[in-house]
Amino acid sequence: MKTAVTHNPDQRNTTVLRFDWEKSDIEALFELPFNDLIYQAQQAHRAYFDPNEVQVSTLLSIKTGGCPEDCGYCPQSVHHQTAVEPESLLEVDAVVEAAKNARQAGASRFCMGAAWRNPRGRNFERVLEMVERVRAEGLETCMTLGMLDARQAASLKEAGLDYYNHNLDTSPEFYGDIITTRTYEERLDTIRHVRDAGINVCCGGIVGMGESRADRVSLMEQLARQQPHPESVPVNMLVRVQGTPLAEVDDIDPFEFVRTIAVARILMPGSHVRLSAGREQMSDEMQALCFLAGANSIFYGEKLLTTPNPEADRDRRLFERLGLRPG
Ligand code: SAM
Ligand code: DTB
Ligand code: SF4
Repeated sequence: MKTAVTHNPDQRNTTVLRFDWEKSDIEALFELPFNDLIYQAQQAHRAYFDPNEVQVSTLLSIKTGGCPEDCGYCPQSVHHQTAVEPESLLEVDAVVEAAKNARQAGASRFCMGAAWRNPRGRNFERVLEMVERVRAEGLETCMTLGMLDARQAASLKEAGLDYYNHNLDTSPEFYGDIITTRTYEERLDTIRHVRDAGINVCCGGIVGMGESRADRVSLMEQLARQQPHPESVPVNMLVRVQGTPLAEVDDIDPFEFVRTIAVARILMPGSHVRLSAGREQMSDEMQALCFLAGANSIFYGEKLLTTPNPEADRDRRLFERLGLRPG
C-alpha cells in the first residue's frame, strides 16, 4: 500500500494518507449504513482538522459568459441560450475593491473565475496583476481560468497565486455526455502543470448531473489517486439553469450527496472539502449534515459566479446556530 504521513503541522492525526484507493474500496464506503459512514467521516475529519472550523472563500466572476466550451451544466457557455449577459474582463482596480470588501466580511481566500477555455495575451497579463494586488491586501488568492500550459502556471506562481481551481467535474466514463470541447486528459494535464508549478490544487466535481453512483465512485477514485491529494476538493451540487441541457435533470437523493461528501472526507482526510455550488437550494439541516459529513469550506456571499448563493446573513446565523467558526 502506498502511504504518506500528512505534513499539516497543526494536526494531531495518526492517520496516514492513502493514494491507492480502488473502486471496490470506494464502493464499499458508499454502501455503508449512513450512520457508520458519517461516523467514519467524523473520525477522519477530527484526525486532521478542528471540526468546528469552516474555511470561508469569496468568489468573484472576473469575466462572465461568452465561453466557447460546451459544458452541459454551465450557464456561461455560448452553446446554451441562458439569461447570462456576457461581460469582458474586469479592470484590476474593481477586482481589488471587491477583494477588500470580501476581507472585511471575513473571507480568508479570494477566488476569481473567468469563463474562458484558456487565458491568453493581454488578458493573462491583467490576471497576473490581479493576483499580485489581491495578495497585497492580505488575502489568499485562487483563480480558475480554464486550461493552463506549464509556462502560464509558472507565471501565476511567480505572481503569488496560492490555489488554482480546475475540476474534473465527473467520471471519465460519464464525461463525454457532459462536455465535448475539452478532454478529460486535457484537464489532467492542466492539473499537472499547476502541481508542477508549486501552486496548491483545488479540484473536484459536480454531483446531480444524472450520473450513476458508479460515476461518483469513479470521480472519487480519480481525485483520491492523485499524489498528493488536491489540497482543496470542491463538491458542487448541480445548479440547474434554464437554457442549459441539464435544466430538467432529476433531483439527486440529498443523502446520496451527503454520502459523496463523507466519502471525499474519508479518502482525502487532509484536504479541505468544499460544499460549493448548490447551497442556496439546500435547507440549513441539509448543510448541517454536509458539515457533519466532513465539509469544511464554503463560498460566502450572495452570488457564486452567475447563480445565487445564500445571503451572508443566513450563513452568519447558520454558523451561530451550529457553533461553527470561520477559519
Ligand atoms: N471556465 C473555467 C473552467 O471551466 O475551466 C473556470 C470557471 S468554471 C465556471 C468552474 C467550475 O464551476 C466548473 O468546472 C464546474 O465544476 C462549476 N460549475 C459551473 N456551472 C455549474 C453549475 N450550474 N452547477 C454546479 N457547478 C457548476
Ligand atoms: C467550483 O468548483 N465551484 C465554483 C468555483 N469552483 C469556481 C463555481 C460554481 C459555479 C456555479 C454556477 C454559476 O454560478 O455560474
Ligand atoms: Fe466555460 Fe468553464 Fe462554463 Fe465550461 S464551465 S462553459 S469552460 S465557463
